[in-house]
Amino acid sequence: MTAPIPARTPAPAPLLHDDPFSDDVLADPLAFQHELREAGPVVHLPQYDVFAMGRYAEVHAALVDWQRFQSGAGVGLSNFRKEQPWRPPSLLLETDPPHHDAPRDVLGPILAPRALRGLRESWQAVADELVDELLSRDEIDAVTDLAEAYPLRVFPDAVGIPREGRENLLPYGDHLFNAFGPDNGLVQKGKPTIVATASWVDAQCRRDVLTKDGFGAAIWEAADRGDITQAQAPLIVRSLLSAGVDTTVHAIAAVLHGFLTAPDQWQVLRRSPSAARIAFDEAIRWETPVQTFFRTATTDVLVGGTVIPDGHKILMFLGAANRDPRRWQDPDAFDIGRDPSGHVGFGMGLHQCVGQHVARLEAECVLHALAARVRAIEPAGEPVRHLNNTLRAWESLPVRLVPA
Ligand code: OW7
Repeated sequence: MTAPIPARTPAPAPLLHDDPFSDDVLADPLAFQHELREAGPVVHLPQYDVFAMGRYAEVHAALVDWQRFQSGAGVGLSNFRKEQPWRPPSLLLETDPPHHDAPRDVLGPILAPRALRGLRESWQAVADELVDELLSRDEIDAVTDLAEAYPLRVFPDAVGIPREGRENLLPYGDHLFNAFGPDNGLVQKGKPTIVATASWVDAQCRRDVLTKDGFGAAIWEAADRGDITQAQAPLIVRSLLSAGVDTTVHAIAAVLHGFLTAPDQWQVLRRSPSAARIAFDEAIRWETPVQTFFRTATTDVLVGGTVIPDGHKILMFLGAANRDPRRWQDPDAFDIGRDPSGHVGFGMGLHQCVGQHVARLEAECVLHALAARVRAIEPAGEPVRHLNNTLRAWESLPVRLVPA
């Protein structure tokens, strides 16, 4: 007779006392990410009473498990079961099936590769013109002059909003991404202006404000067909203006920073400009512009021998997963020769970035314009980080573009 094997008693999660939202960690999160991965598959952050994951396997598994790791209680620290959200929740980001399905089914085809085909030629021309302008200057800031300037020249036009007030887009996004974190100094600094900025954004989502041929109008046409309601349409337009600007700005800055730190990779791209797509994905893996999102446990969930209790928030460290040595060889290298597919920088599962084809198209146009004209991208001053509770970002990247 053998005794039945007792079920292993869940052990408490290891504690991690560092604050992932402190200025020091935000400025350089790599040491924290290493600690997080080494501490275990899931840890507890007592300062916020949340759990956190930094290993690729568990982050990936949780992202595809929307039933047990919900988004509908918010993907920031704030738990919508207990706290009032600072703005009406996103119908895409902050919902679960079945509510998530209609908005996603409407937006997906509007931003799909086939729908974007007609934009490539003009977006490439804008990139070519911008890079030609920049080549006449001795030094430029790769953040403001390129990574910000390019998306702002193409994306708001594609959505179909008027020119007036576009300077609100970046501050709105910056505050929105800060607001997914704790109510720290970064959030406080945005509060005096956010009401005005957010009401401007909301006003751009109305049908009569939008051009007849943009992404925004296509969303309103879906409401005419009855695929979504008239009340849902403006909120889905708001998602474009929320998620479509800062993300692409910081992703383009990330790929430029990658080439700045690995000049040999720039020569690889110049020889094979078709590697631009892979280079962009590698930058999303390597820098992970959207570093973190939370999920909420819908039941007691057992992960790696510890229980995450129902209703608790879990900080999913996309940036740490994308540099997990258990998954990636030489993870800290920006290497456009590797296969970066499977990175979680665009998320994974049913919430995976619906705008990724727009982002890829923007980045490809910028990289193709540069690869055809620029022999070398050289540092021309100290790079300066921009701190944000969610985004890994640059404030300034002074560079010299050496003409080919
Ligand atoms: C939205 C990059 C993740 C986002 C981010 C911020 C806002 C929204 C979506 O996607 O409003 O849907």
